[in-house]
Amino acid sequence: MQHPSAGGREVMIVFMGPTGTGKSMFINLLTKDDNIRVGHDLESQTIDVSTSLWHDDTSGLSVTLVDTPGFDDSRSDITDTDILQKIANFLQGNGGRSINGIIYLHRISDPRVGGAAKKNLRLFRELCGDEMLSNVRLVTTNWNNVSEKEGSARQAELANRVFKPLIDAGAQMYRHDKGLASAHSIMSTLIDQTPKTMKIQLELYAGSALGNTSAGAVIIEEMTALQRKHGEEMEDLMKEMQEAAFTNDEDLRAELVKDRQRLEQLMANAEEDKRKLAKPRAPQGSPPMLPPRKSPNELQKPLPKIPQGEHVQTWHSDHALASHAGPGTIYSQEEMDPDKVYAQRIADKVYETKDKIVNAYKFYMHGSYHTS
Ligand SMILES: Nc1nc2c(ncn2[C@@H]2O[C@H](COP(=O)(O)OP(=O)(O)OP(=O)(O)O)[C@@H](O)[C@H]2O)c(=O)[nH]1
Ligand SMILES: [Mg+2]
Repeated sequence: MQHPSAGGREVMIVFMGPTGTGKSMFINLLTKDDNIRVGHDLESQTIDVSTSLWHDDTSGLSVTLVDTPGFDDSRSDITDTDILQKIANFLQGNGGRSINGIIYLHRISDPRVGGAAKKNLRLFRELCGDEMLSNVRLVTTNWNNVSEKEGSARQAELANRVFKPLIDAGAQMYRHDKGLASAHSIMSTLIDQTPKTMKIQLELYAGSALGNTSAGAVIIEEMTALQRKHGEEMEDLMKEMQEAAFTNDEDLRAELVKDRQRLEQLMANAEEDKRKLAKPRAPQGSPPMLPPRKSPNELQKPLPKIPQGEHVQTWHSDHALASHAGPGTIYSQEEMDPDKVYAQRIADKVYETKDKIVNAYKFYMHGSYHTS
């Protein structure tokens, strides 16, 4: 049966998370799409962003499922920058289409949240942005590889630590037991979500080079630390080579030359990645969905005044200055001016949401809003 709201509605769900967490398998379970390749071991399988269509019999909706590769250092042929570029190309080429949900997968069988999982989560947060988190489901997989007791303890630990900031901002945590019923029930929590725009979509539309997006900045930071490490390794290697030059050990010298070539290659790759990240991106597709633009008349309207009498309490409880102004503090007439108090509160909000305001301003200057 067709869902009452199904008519012409496009639904898109994106799958993200470290390699080997079961993104492709989840999609495969729903779509039976053989083009979505599931890995056979911990080696990463998906190297491109791909989409497949799933028809949800319950809602009558056709849902686009987006498979993405995890950020993974173990691959020599594809770097984090390449993956970010692929994700960005997809999201931008997607015509700024907003997203109903993101399923972020995590293996419950991992005894601890290691470096790769932490990096993926950090990049995920930057790609997604806080606004999107109410449309995010943090899904744990591989439950058949842990005892219930162990799994539950890890689940609680995740909810109280690494996933806590995301949950506090609206993300929800679910278990997926590899079965169709659990996949359907997780999907049903997202199908009707109001579509939202990911932070990176807004950043790209505002004209940022990849390196200037929040996720790009994380990659640059990681790369800079790695380059420093490579530099130190190279210094050590050169010393070893100088010492080896005085020996007759041909094998050692050959080994050191190989090491140097490997390091030189890694250093060249990092430079190449930095160039890719700094490259300006041509605008593509239409702008991401934004709230309707306010009419010029509406923008000219004066700010509403707060009612007389309320401002004194507001000043005490809300304002930063309240911390060094006790309840008995006598304010001058000027400080108590309700308009000023109100203006200060607005200014505080502006600083809080500085990024959003800057982006909104850029969109306003572009003058082309895409409304739904
Ligand atoms: N035991 C168990 N194995 C799983 C589960 N989900 C996935 N797997 C296995 O984990 C391996 C990797 O699964 P994929 O679906 O390819 O993982 P992915 O997240 O798409 O990984 P990349 O494409 O590399 O980013 C495969 O061998 C799956 O059979 C699960 O819930 N339980
Ligand atoms: Mg995959």
